[in-house]
Amino acid sequence: MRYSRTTLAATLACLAAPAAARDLNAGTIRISHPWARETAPSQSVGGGYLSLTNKGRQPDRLISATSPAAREVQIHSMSMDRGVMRMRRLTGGVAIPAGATVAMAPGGLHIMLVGLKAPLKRGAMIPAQLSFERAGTIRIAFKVEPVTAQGPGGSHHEQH
Ligand SMILES: [Cu+2]
Repeated sequence: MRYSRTTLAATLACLAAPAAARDLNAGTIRISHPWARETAPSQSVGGGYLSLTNKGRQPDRLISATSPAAREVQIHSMSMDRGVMRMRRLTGGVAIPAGATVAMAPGGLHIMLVGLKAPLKRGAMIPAQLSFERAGTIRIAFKVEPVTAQGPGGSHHEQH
């Protein structure tokens, strides 16, 4: 009994691992834990987050993204402007210096899914493609997490 219980626990741990740590590689770029925040039915935009590590010796750049789940995918930054958090579209993409990790997280850089075709439902995997200047294009999937995931920051998306 004890043995089988241990085996079950080990099996569950193995099954859980890929979902918890979905790391993908595009050339020398490692993409860690892409996730998106659950959206309300009235919301037309959603935020996507991940971190990008450049393991190479050359700088790279995330230049664009697409997703069948949204009309358009943009790269945004957030910063304080006279006490108000403001989003800005980064048309030039995001630089990823050699050896650096760029975190795209609530309150900072993020991927904005604009014109959602359906609400992002908790637990769903949202397919997307990221294009890098050097590393090329890679398919990823954002795992949809609860609205409360990783602190506040979802409300800024209502500004769109
Ligand atoms: Cu945004």
